[in-house]
Amino acid sequence: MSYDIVERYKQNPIITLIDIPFPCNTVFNAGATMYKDKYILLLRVETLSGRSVFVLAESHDGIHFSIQKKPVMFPSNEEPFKTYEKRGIEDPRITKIDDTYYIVYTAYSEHSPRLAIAKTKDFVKFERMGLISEPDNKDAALFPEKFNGYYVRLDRPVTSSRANMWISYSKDLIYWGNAKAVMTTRPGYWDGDRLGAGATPFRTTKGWLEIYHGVKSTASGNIYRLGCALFDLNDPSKLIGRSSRPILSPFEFYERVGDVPNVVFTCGVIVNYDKDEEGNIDYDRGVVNIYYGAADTSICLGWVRIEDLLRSVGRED
Ligand code: BMA
Repeated sequence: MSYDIVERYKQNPIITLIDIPFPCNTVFNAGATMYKDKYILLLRVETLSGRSVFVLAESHDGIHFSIQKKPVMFPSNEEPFKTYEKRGIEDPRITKIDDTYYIVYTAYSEHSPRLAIAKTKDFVKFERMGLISEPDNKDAALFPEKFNGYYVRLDRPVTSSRANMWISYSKDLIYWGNAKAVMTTRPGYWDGDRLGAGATPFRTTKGWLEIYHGVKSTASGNIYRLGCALFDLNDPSKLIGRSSRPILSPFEFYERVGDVPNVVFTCGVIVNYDKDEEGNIDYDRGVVNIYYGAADTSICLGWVRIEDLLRSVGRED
């Protein structure tokens, strides 16, 4: 029994370490997109050394994935990335703009986490573009459209014990500025202690929907939950609403128990909008596949309807 509005796939988890064709510790927090009618997941796989790499998985139904034999991205051996990826590459989020898929990820090193960006057009060749923040920053999600000629991202800089969601702007995806805080923690709530962007935001006629994570600290550690926020369609720095309740909370055994207990964490959703008989997209109706890491140990799938997300951001209690 749980009050989540996200419906879990009954056979969760969909990907665990036994599905990875080389020795590893865990697989979790995957970026997600569609490419040539296939569901693509870019998996964060923690290898036996403890450092994470990215592995590609593909599927025709969004549930059963075939996983490539070798990682597509390792911590880099070339500067300037080498220094900042020494402890691994983590939490990839994929955004398609025109014919290019951008991957914003966390570069982790002794200098703390910072953001980096890579790109691919075919999911075969991946090219690093740059390190795009100072530390400590992670949880970046790039919008799939430009606004007044600027690329826009959500991110999560950490400053003296504050961990809130910010927005910033760039002409070239490398140099970013005009940063503003867009969403802050709500003391006492499920997202009272930390929060950060989750999946790539997606469009509705009411605004951009963003599935994010919120953290509540307890006597026995953090609880990571998922919630939903709505940002203005033309000015995504304006927060219109956010769910007062989480949409998904750790509840099942595989979410409660693992390397980091009590975690549901997403880096990627795939949206299947409803269409009318003429094939016109209804941006306010449809099903969202949420791919999420459970207890930093496996990958799970849940579904939620766009209508329910829009209702949840309007609710106050
Ligand atoms: C966050 C990130 C995620 C992880 C989560 C829970 O800070 O490091 O990769 O899933 O913590 O451990």
